[in-house]
Amino acid sequence: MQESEATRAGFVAIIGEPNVGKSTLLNDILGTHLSIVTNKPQTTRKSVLGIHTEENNQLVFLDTPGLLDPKYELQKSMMEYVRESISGADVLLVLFDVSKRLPDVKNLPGRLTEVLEGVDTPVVVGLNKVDKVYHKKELLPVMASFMESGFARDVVPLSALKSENTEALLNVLVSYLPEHPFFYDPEMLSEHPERFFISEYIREAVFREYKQEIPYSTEVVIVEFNERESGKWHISADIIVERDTQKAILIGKGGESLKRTGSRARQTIEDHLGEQVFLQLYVKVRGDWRNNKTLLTSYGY
Ligand SMILES: Nc1nc2c(ncn2[C@@H]2O[C@H](COP(=O)(O)OP(=O)(O)OP(=O)(O)O)[C@@H](O)[C@H]2O)c(=O)[nH]1
Ligand SMILES: [Mg+2]
Repeated sequence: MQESEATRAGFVAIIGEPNVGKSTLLNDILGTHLSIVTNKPQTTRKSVLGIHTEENNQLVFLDTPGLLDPKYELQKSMMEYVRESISGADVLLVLFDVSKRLPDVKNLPGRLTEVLEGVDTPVVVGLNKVDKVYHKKELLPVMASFMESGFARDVVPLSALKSENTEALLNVLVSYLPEHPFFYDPEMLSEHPERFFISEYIREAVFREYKQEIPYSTEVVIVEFNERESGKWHISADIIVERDTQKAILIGKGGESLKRTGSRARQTIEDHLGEQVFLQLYVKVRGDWRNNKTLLTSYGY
C-alpha cells in the first residue's frame, strides 16, 4: 500500500436469524476458524469481531447472535449485542438461509424488522446456502423484490460453507465503507483476548457433544490460563450448568462424556494457539444462571 493512496475502513455487522450461517461466513472470509459454528441455533452469544484487511481496504466484521425473542436474561443480553453491533456499523449484512425457504421481503421475521426499526445504515442482503438450492433461477425474483422494496442496496447469493461468491460479497461491502485510515494493524484478525476464544472452543465442543437442552444450559468460564516458555500450556475451565442432572449427563458414565468433550476442545485450542495444551474441565452447578444478572455480568454478558 502506498502512503498517498486513500484507504477505506469500516464496520460490517452480520445479522440474521439463528443458524443462517453468520459465523461460517465470517470464518470463510477470514480463512480461519475464529467464530464457533455448530449445526444448532443460538451458537453465538456475544459479538465476535473479525478483521479482514486487503490492500487498501479494511473490513471489521461483527458476527452477532442469531435474532430471537428473548426468554432469559442471557438472551436479552445476546440481543443487546446485536443492537450495539448494528449501531456501530457502516453497513449491515443481513443474512438469510435460502436452503429450505426463500425469504419474502413483505413478510420478514418480526424480530428482524424490529431490530432494524429507525436504522438507516445501508443494508446488503446475503442469500446463504445456495449450494442447497437446485433451481437457482428461483432466487432471481427474491433478489429483485429485496431491491425494489428498498430494503436492500445490494443482494448477493452465496455459500459460506463452499466459499462461493464470498469474494463478490466483499467487493460489494467495501463499496459502502467510508474513506478512513485502518482501525487495526493489518496483521490482526481479531481483538478478543485468548481466554475468550478458549472458552468459546470449549462451548463449541459442548454444543457438538450433547443434545437437547444441555448446550443451552451451559456456560464456560476460564479459571486458569498459563502460558509456558517450555512444555504444555495449562488451562483449566469451569463448565457451568443449571442442574445436578445436567452435571451428571455432562460427566457421563465414568467421566467418559466429559473426557470426549475435553479432547475435542483441546484439539481446537491447540490448533488455535499452535501450542500443546493440558486442559482440565470441572463441571459446576449454578441454578438458573441464565436469569441471574450478577452471574451473567461475571460471565461477561
Ligand atoms: N449447506 C450449507 N450449510 C451452511 C452454509 N453456511 C453455514 N452452514 C451450516 O449452517 C449451520 C449453522 O452455521 P453457523 O455459522 O453456526 O450459523 P449462525 O448463523 O452463526 O448461527 P447462530 O450463531 O446460532 O445464530 C452449520 O451447520 C453450518 O455448517 C452454507 O453456505 N451451505
Ligand atoms: Mg453464529
